[in-house]
Amino acid sequence: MKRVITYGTFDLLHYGHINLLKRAKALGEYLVVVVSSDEFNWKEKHKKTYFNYEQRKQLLESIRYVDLVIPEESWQQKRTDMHEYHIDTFVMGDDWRGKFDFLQEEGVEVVYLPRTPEISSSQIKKDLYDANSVEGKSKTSHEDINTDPQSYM
Ligand code: C2G
Repeated sequence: MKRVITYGTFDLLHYGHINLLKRAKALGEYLVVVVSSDEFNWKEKHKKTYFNYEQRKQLLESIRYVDLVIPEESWQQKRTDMHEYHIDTFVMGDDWRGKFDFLQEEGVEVVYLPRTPEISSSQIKKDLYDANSVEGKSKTSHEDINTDPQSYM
């Protein structure tokens, strides 16, 4: 059974992440997703996530392509992860191209897949901020919505 691994923050899970996970899983039969802990995100990537680690883990575990979710707590853990989880293929989006080629020394195939254009967690945050700064409120209650089909006959 071919075992694949990938790493990431996966905040505000979106179709770019799903495209990556789907293609990563297609490279084998078992996919391990290593999700950045809240501490690692802040300390090493200066990212403050909207969803915390447990929430991001729960979302990823619900995806059909994902078989196991574990925490990413350091840059150093990749080498040992390859052996601990008997990995055949390491996959990342091509925004990381070249950054993890050293894992070939651990006998692992390193694959960089094209990122899905236009979408990112930071773009989502920006768009939502801009949208909220526009006049008008979105519907928050269903009180004033008429759902009786008879009334539309
Ligand atoms: N990704 C993608 N297309 C997008 C956005 C993200 O293919 N539109 C991919 C990224 O290339 C990465 C994965 O989805 O392979 C997760 O992306 P992030 O959550 O942004 O993770 P990142 O901050 O890149 O952290 O040790 C590696 C790091 O933890 C990776």
